[in-house]
Amino acid sequence: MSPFPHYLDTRVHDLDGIWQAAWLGDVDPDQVAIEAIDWHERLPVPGCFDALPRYAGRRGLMAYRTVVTVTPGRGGLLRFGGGGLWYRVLVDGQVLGSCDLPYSGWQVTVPASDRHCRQVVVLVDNRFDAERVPLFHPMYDFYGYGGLYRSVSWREVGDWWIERVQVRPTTAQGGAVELQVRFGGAVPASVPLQLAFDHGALQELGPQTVTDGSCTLSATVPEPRRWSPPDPQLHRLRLQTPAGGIVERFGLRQVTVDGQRILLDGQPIRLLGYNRHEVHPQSGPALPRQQLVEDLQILQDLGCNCIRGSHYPQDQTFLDLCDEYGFLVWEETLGWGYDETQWRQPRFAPANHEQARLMVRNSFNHPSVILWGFFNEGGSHLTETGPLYHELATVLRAEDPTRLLTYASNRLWEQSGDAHLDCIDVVSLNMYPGWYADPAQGSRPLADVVPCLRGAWQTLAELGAGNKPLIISEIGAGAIYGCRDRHAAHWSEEYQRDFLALTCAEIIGQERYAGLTIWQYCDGRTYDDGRALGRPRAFNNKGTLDEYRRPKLAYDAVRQRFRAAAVGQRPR
Ligand code: ADA
Repeated sequence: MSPFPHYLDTRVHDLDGIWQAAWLGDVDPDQVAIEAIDWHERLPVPGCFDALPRYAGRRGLMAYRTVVTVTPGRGGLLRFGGGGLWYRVLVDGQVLGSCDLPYSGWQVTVPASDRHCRQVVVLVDNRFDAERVPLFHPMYDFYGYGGLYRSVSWREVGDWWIERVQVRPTTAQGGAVELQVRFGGAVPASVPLQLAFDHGALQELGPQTVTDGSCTLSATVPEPRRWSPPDPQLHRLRLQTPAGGIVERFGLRQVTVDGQRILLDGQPIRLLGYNRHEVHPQSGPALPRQQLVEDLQILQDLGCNCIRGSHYPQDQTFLDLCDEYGFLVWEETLGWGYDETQWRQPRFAPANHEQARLMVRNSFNHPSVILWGFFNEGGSHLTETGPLYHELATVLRAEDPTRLLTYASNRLWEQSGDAHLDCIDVVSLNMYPGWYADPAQGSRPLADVVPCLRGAWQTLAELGAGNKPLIISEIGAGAIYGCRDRHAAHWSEEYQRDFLALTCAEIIGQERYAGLTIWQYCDGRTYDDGRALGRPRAFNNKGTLDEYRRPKLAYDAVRQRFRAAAVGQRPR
């Protein structure tokens, strides 16, 4: 089944499969003559061309082509679950749009035509270009792959259509919801609607006034069942219009904060889990479904109830699975350690706002998502970045007043302190005591971990954020799979095991922490330039599992402590 929403009375063509392709290399996408392309290559979609040995390490333009058979006279919505780093979409030779938002779910509207065979060409570019792709840079500590990472589909539409229905639970109990219906195309000023929940019959809602392409309704889910990690109950809603119907899946739960606690339906909940990159050596970020399920099963086995989707908008199939398994998810915009060279680009702020809006709109109905994150390790200690942080927080809150906001900061210890904690609900800190150190001071021992963690409590209080929930959003130590050492030296599995055992014990044992997401779930490919000297194998090796999901020694140490904390999931 494709991820939700599902559509009624309309044809949706799944474009996943093998596409024709052609490697064009280092050419300007504006100069490509599509008719002259020699389609010599075949590539999978979803897929990443540079995860294949033939294109490993290459940067340039790859052209993809397929043909879809559609109903003549109908327009289309051509939807990309996520791709990168940049791509341009042409249908029957006409440019319909270009996407500079890697990993974002994104779509273009295709005008109707008399043809039943429509040719889709996508020019995918994995070159770094600060102006053209302002959200991705070579400095990122994860590999920038080229490809169509996630599913592609073509939904046939008429003059107007339902885009999405956002379901907002409005209370901490029962089934009260607010429905926000968004339309696309030339929608009339008034639309008759019918509504059904779960297996119930359609109810007439009568004509509804549409303002700025949307309308809002209140409703009550009959026989409501609340969603929670140990009991992840889901509901469905069907909304029917003369232009067709839509089925959305959602969960009833409310997330709030009370002082230092995060509450789920009014009850304090602690988050224990991992940062997870969507990556595998054989497919890059285009993970097969088998891998999505394996990752979640492993995280369940570890006793986690929480996943931070570092560092980009998540795959909708993955979030559907998180809804079903009962994980709590932190979803965030793409970003990594931005500095002024990035934020001075004219497209930087608008691109961030756009990807934030898309992220919320795509993921709104997932009860698993409880936190929106942005600007991982940005310059949050600088007053000049204040407008960027506050504007993005405003965009996110306007799109979704029902979830919590956070950003992962590594700037608490700057002289000025972190300057923008007032725009978020939950403070999240990335820190690496016991791992990174000034070489002049010698390596930092495990004994640094607890004092450094506790030092943050005091600093937060001094910055006026002492009464906000605190998540340790990154902490970790590198270990190379199979490197065993009786000295428990850095890079050995023993050091990582001891490090994580200590860290978990501290965080689980102290009420001040609302959560922990360990850096990181599994090893992943990263930069292969000079900085790779600090990244043996050109991988970030702080995974509790290696890149093939083979557990290191730390696995059992974390598993034992997370399971004993029994934070939520149904025991398995
Ligand atoms: C940062 C960053 C991660 C990773 C980590 C590390 O905190 O957010 O993406 O690079 O450091 O391994 O050093």
